[in-house]
Amino acid sequence: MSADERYMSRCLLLAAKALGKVAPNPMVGAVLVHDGRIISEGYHRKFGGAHAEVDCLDAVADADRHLIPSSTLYVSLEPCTHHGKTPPCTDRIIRERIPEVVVSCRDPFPQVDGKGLEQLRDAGVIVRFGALESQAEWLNRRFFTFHRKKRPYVILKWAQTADGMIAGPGKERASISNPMSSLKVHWWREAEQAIMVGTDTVGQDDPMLTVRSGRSGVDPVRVVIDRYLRLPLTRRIFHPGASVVVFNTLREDHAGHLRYCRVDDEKDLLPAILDRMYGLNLQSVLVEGGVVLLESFLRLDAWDEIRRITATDKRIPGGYPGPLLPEGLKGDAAMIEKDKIEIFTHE
Ligand code: AOF
Ligand code: ZN
Repeated sequence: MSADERYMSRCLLLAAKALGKVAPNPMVGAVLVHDGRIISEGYHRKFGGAHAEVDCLDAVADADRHLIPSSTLYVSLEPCTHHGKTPPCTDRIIRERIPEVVVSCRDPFPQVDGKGLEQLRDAGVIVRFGALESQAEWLNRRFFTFHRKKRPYVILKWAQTADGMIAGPGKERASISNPMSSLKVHWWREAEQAIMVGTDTVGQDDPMLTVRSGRSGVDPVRVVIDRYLRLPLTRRIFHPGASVVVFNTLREDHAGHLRYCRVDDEKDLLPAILDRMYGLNLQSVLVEGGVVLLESFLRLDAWDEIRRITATDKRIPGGYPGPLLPEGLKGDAAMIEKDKIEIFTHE
């Protein structure tokens, strides 16, 4: 690993501390290096808060401030040029007279998208680009997919038995994953902006869809599809605790923590729902079932990751089968006790 890559991997590690805390903004980390010594570090900690570059520059010790004009700034995303909730980072870099900036990947946000690099170069800053670019893009895959595909990053998740069943014969809820992999699911929830289920799942399983991992994070928005608003509001998903978006074909309004979003009554509501979720700035969604909903995402080919838990020690003869995986997928697998956790990413 080159020195640039080492400093950039530190930026990525810092950035990743913000998982689940800054969306729909990207996770970004920065380090300031003088003569082989890291004199400051920072990251984008909170949505609406200081960007990584500013967090890093603000943290330089008084005794080291005079070193800034002879240091190199490493940042895991192209510095911004726009006035958003905070002023442009490029202005700050130029004002601090930082002579050299190493950037990992471009910011696809239309108001930035290359202009950050250009502005720095125009001001005479040496800009080196591309250190650990693919790792940086992977870290912010939700952000990139959201801007490039104009829809949320979609993660399909289900748990099945060794014989491929996800529920009992009459679709009744079955306990499939072990407690440790269930905890992992709560971590997964915490990292996404939305969790989604179909009507049947709310009817049959009555899930809460809250995060109960014990870590502090922003609770994701609970998203449910209820075409004709037939689900009773006594279902646990509608309880207070986190906001709820109800996609339906009848009403468009707010009622406390419930937001009703009307879409046209087409056979397949999914394309319109994904569009609306983009409009609502929901950058990522964990789809937790049921099979009908998971299969419609697969059919539409509108998915980015599949996370499948297989309890290798459990079987439900005559049970209700889970979705079929698309052919030719490649993925990673790991075991949590007897549960196999597979993660497949879309080509
Ligand atoms: C950076 N450094 O650490 C981050 C950047 O509303 P604002 O002002 O927070 O701006 C949000 C946008 O800024 C976001 O969509 C992305 O384009 C960029 N994020 N840029 O230079 C950072 N988090
Ligand atoms: Zn910025």
